Amino acid sequence: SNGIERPKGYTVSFHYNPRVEDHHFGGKHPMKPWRLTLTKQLVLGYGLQFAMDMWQSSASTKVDLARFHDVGYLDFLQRVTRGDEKSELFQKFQFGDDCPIFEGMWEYCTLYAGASVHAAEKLVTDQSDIAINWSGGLHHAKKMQASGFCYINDIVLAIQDLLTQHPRVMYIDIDVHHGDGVEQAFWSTDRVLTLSYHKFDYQNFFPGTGALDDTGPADIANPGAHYSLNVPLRDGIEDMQYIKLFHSTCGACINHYDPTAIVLQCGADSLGGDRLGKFNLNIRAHGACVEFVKRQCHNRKLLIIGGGGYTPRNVARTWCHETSLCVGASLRDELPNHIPYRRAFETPVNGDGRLYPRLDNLPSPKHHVNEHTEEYLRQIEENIYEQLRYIKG
Ligand code: ZL4
Ligand code: CA
Ligand code: ZN
Repeated sequence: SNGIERPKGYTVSFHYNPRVEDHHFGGKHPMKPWRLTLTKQLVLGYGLQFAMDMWQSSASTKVDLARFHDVGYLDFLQRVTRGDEKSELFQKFQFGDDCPIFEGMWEYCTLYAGASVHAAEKLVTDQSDIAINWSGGLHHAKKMQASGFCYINDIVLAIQDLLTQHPRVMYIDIDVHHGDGVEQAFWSTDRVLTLSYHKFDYQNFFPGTGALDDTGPADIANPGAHYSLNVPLRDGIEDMQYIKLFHSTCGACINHYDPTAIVLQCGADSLGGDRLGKFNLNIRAHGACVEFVKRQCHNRKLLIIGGGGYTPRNVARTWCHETSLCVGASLRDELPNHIPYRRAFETPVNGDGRLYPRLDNLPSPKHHVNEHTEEYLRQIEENIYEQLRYIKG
């Protein structure tokens, strides 16, 4: 088993259904469920399955999904087929280029949601301490609206499950986009604290929400006031800046709010070289966030989910690395010899068949100019600390 062993003192579970990989958004759409095949091949190639409980999750039922979503919306999602693009409901539910209708869409949605719900269930019943679903993390979906490649909000469903046993759940989102769907779903409650790190540019970067002063309902009598936190960033943030900011702000939130369960969305589009992202992060820095949160979870349940990530080979590398952090294993840099798709990792740009080609080797061809001054980052920290003064643990 490559020296990969189960961690001592806690249980990690991995939730997945391989049928989720077989779906295509069509044409040149950036979202490629195939990246999950690559991730799985790396995880298995390194033998990480020997360190975790591996579960084949099943699809969510419509009844499960209706705990958050509108039934009319679900009916449409289930029965719509290509050719319905002209229908009134297509417009109403905001389908389009970002959220196209594709063959098998309902199966794809119910499978990624089913894995998150199953993962949450294992945490709630104390059968797992850290539960992982790389196929989930679709944070933009709304109650009755598809948005930003997301149709079903698996995160909201999982948090709803955690709330049956946990008085306070904290949601952390390191995808390069704002976690607007999760924030909106729990906007008016103090039982979920949401904290998203993202590129923010109101006019020019999707979805345009998540400013520093968007912290919950303006009505201070509303229990949710101050329980939605946002860290809006510019282009090109570097490893050390991001890690420092993450440690200070996320650490303060965990200490102050003292949640009993944490959900960490690990969108890999915050990496340098991502097709959609604008940051300069290496795999090590992204993983350091996972490691930091894990270290805060000795007496807390942790749900780890995927999200964005549009350069498939780097998504797979990152999520495999982060799986290894969860079980406390360290992986050799050489890729396993006999994995299928090995060639996907052998690219001239950042390939040569290694797991960590860009762990510390920026600049890459897609280096973004760093627009963060120390002063800007300090202001963010101060603002977060200021918000926390309103929050009771
Ligand atoms: C594409 O090439 O900024 C979709 C989307 C489809 C193929 C063919 C259609 C060509 C980039 C993106 C026209 C596409 C026009 N195809 C898309 C305001 C927009 C309106 C739609 O990581 N056009 C919308 C959504 C973001 C917008 C990001 C991140 C999800 C997550 C969690 C969602 N939407 C402008 C774009 C392409 C496409 C190429 C695209 N869409 C890039 N950014 C967006 O947070 C999973
Ligand atoms: Ca985010
Ligand atoms: Zn994203």
